[in-house]
Amino acid sequence: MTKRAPKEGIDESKLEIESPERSAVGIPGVVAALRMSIDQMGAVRSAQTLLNVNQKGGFDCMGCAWPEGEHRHTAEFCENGAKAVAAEATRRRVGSGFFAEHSISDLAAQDDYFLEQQGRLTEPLLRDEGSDHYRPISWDAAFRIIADELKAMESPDEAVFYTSGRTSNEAAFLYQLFVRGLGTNNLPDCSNMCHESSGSALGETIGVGKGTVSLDDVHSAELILVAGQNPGTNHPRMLSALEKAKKNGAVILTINPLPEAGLIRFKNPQTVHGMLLGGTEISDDHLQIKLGGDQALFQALGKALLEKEEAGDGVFDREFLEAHTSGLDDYLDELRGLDWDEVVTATGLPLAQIRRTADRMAASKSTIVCWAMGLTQHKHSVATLKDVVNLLLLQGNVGKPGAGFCPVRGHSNVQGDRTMGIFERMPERFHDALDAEFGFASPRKHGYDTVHAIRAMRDGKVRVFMGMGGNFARATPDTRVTEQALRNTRLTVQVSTKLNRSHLVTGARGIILPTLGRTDRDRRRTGDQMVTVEDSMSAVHASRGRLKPPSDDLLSEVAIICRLAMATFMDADGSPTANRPQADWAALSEDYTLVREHIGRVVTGFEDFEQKIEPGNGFVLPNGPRDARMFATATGKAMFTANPWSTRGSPRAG
Ligand SMILES: Nc1nc2c(c(=O)[nH]1)N[C@H]1C(S)=C(S)[C@@H](COP(=O)(O)OP(=O)(O)OC[C@H]3O[C@@H](n4cnc5c(=O)[nH]c(N)nc54)[C@H](O)[C@@H]3O)O[C@H]1N2
Ligand SMILES: Nc1nc2c(c(=O)[nH]1)N[C@H]1C(S)=C(S)[C@@H](COP(=O)(O)OP(=O)(O)OC[C@H]3O[C@@H](n4cnc5c(=O)[nH]c(N)nc54)[C@H](O)[C@@H]3O)O[C@H]1N2
Ligand SMILES: [Mo]
Repeated sequence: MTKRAPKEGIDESKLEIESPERSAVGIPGVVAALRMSIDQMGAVRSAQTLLNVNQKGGFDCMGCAWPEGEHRHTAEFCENGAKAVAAEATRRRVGSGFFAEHSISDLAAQDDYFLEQQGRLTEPLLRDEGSDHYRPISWDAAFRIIADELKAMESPDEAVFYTSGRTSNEAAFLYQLFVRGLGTNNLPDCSNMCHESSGSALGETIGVGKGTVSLDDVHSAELILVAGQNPGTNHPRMLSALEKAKKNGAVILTINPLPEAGLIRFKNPQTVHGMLLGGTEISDDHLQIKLGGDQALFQALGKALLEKEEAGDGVFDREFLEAHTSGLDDYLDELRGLDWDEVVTATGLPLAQIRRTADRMAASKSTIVCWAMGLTQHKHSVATLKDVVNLLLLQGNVGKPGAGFCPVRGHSNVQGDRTMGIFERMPERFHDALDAEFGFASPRKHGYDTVHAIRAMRDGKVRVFMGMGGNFARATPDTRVTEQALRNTRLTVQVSTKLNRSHLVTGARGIILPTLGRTDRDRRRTGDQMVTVEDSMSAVHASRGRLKPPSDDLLSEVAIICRLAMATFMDADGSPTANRPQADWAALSEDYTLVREHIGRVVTGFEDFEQKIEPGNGFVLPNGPRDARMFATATGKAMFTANPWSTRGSPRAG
């Protein structure tokens, strides 16, 4: 995610306001993507690369976490996916002279766009204490410095290990093993800023912190609510799925303070209809909600359904409610106390539109709610999402075709990273399996999430910060405090493909380790390696890069973690130190099938991993609510919850 620093001194009187775009993608989108691709990669590399996106035997698009269709046709990529690919497969390089020429303070004065445009990082770099320049160092020297700093800590909790969501399953699994082998659970990730509230709300109420729908469900739903999302820009392939749903007769409603162009009309670049006939109108009704008013809306819809039920319309799924849920009465009491005037104030929506929406829900036998940042990034997000759950449960909209919960994740493997154990508080059963597999005792005390990690660094409790991808200094809230916090450490280590702001905000010393991306061929001693990822709908599939890497001196994330583990866990005489995972790091770094064998024995749903992933089609992870209406919650049932508004009358954006 490239964020530009706000420009100073904008004269607002000179700003012009134009009418918003009314459609998205179409020919201009494709032309823009191709122009940028050829500019960054050259024509031949562009063709080679783009034809391999999301194809069998190709690589997984790192643009977003929306799943691929079953019948992949050539050019199943979107404008923004193509841009994300081009940004990684670019021919531009940060060469060895770059940091001699540019000091860190000079670079800090440049904007984020400039940093990103410098191209791929090509060699390990060190910023010495007191120096204003990075200088190249060898991989061995880099690992030695990091290992020495880690060994010098008084407690393993003095290190923090961040992960962004593009890291493969194999790398994520080894990374958490290394971190837990060191003795800490300090594993913050980008999800803390993203869909954390979805995980919390769903985990508590339905027993699994993931969505419950498949692409087929989206295609066959009768009603789809798209709330707090801008797929036209962020998940463009989702628009093809919505278009298909629409053709199958679905009603699609959008809930957003802004009438986002892609939601109003979508010109699918892959169909003649989309290219020439002006595209599909996606949204049947746009609910232009007040910021933060969603909780009130979802409760109001529940209340309207309750009124219909009490009038004898039979809109509730009584059988489902009886067999599979708990807590219904408390929720209904809450709804009865809801005041319609307060709802109108809080949502800013006309009562007639809310009633019309409830009528559509009542008429639908299968409803899906999709959501993203517009719902997850408020102070009352967990409560809002629990009210989404409540609403869908009333009509039994889970565990049946065309219905369910659809949190739309951001980074392409953010969901997989969590599945692999990138989380500061994994359940006990995960630790038990990890300990049994690797013959050690993993730490059980919960670690730091992002906010706690920043506080700990600010308070001088952290010596080493390591980022597996991402842009921690930029992506986290309260930039000034975060930057100061990072500067408080002894050593910051960033494993990155490209230059970004976080490389310019270091501890006393800073190290950059350049790494391979998804598009790069990953050749190890046993041959070309593939990795795996999990999309937003729990489907796991393989990803293989084909391009020549930007330099001969790059290591994959897997190899970096293994080499670091060897440097850290071996005594001077080469024997492993006490209570470390019994893992053959050297072998793992050369053959990723061995990593998948370990994953298969530790992570539920990954049994026979290699066989299931192999012919290239992947598999879908088990999901209790979706597959069998099984809910692993405190009551053993899907839980209704009563969620009072934080401030009665107007849930505030936070
Ligand atoms: N090209 C590109 N694609 C990306 C990314 C990228 O950086 N670039 N990042 C990826 C990542 S990590 C993520 S998380 C996703 C994000 O995907 P989105 O969640 O779609 O991203 P945002 O652009 O934050 O869009 C939030 C939407 O919520 C609306 N909104 C704001 N407040 C409210 C509210 O109170 N209620 C409602 N109902 N709506 C509200 C906004 O108008 C906006 O349309 O995108 C992924 N895809
Ligand atoms: N102001 C603001 N802040 C936000 C958001 C926002 O919309 N606005 N969105 C929030 C959200 S939803 C999220 S998910 C977070 C994202 O937070 P992060 O994931 O931390 O940030 P990104 O900007 O996605 O990280 C981009 C960097 O990752 C590195 N990179 C890219 N690909 C790879 C790879 O394959 N391997 C490795 N090792 N490195 C790679 C590159 O160096 C690149 O510069 O930000 C959050 N913060
Ligand atoms: Mo995100």
